[in-house]
Amino acid sequence: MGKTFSTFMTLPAKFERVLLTGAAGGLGRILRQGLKPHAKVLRLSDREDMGAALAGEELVRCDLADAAAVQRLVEDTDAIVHFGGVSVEAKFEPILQSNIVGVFNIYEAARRHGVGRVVFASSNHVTGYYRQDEMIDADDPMRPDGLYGVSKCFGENLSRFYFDRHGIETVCLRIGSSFPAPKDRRMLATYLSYDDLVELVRCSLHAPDVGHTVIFGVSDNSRRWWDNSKAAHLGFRPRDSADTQRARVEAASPPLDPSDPASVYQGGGFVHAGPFED
Ligand code: NAI
Ligand code: 15L
Repeated sequence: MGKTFSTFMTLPAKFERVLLTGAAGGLGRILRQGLKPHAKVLRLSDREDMGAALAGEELVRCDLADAAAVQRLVEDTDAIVHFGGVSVEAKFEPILQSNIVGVFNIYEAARRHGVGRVVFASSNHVTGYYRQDEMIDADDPMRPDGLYGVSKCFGENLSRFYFDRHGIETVCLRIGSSFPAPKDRRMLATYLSYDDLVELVRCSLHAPDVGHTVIFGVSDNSRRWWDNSKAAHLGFRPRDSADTQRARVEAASPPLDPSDPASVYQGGGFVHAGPFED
């Protein structure tokens, strides 16, 4: 096992400067508010417009695929919350640039600037080809359900390598479905509320000695496919549940044909998606 962040320093109650990538995105906008109490300065980055900087914020518009720009972006930060990237199934080229080259640029910059910890937005699509009647945990082999899922496998493996070789700690968040509310029957199992997301990132930044940890980002839903007992050291206790939305969701969305792969596999509709028309 490599060195850990807390080997070098006591974890601060409040970081000096935390970098949040993907700050213009759906979850980035939530974390922009939610991480404020945890950093004196939040450096926010995206390739899209992020509006005006508020007190305690720095805005840096940057493409994750631009190595030199990412080097400058990471300078003087204590921790990185890496949420930028292509967030759905897509053609290989944008996934390659944003999620594969992009995550490599982040870790290389972290290494060169001595950043001790990264919180990486991975995805449940790393394991999307497990069946919905299976319970899995962080040690089960990856079974990505598309090119997007494969890119998140790359990010998780890269982060493992940078921990073993360089001692950079990472918490990989295999986020389920984080939206204002669950949208369909599958999300009754995969839903992660915004409040639980913020709490999960808070725990991932502050827990001591996380080494390289993988956790599924999911609320306290009674229907579940993911066992997080191996990440208990993070201290994450979800407070919300999709159960309160069950009646609404079931009334609004009829069950899928049980033979449809989208209802068989954990990845849902992602098992149909992809640039494979020809
Ligand atoms: P989003 O698509 O709303 O936000 C992603 C942001 O990344 C966008 O603002 C986009 O401009 C930025 N981005 C993409 N490529 C970039 C590049 N090359 N350089 C700079 N910025 C770039 O996605 P969302 O929902 O906010 O997700 C955030 C992260 O969490 C993503 O990494 C996604 O894969 C992951 N995730 C999200 C889930 C969810 O339920 N919302 C579930 C699982 C994972
Ligand atoms: C993801 O990884 C996506 O980023 C998000 O848009 C949702 O589709 C989510 O997975 C999901 O599985 O519901």
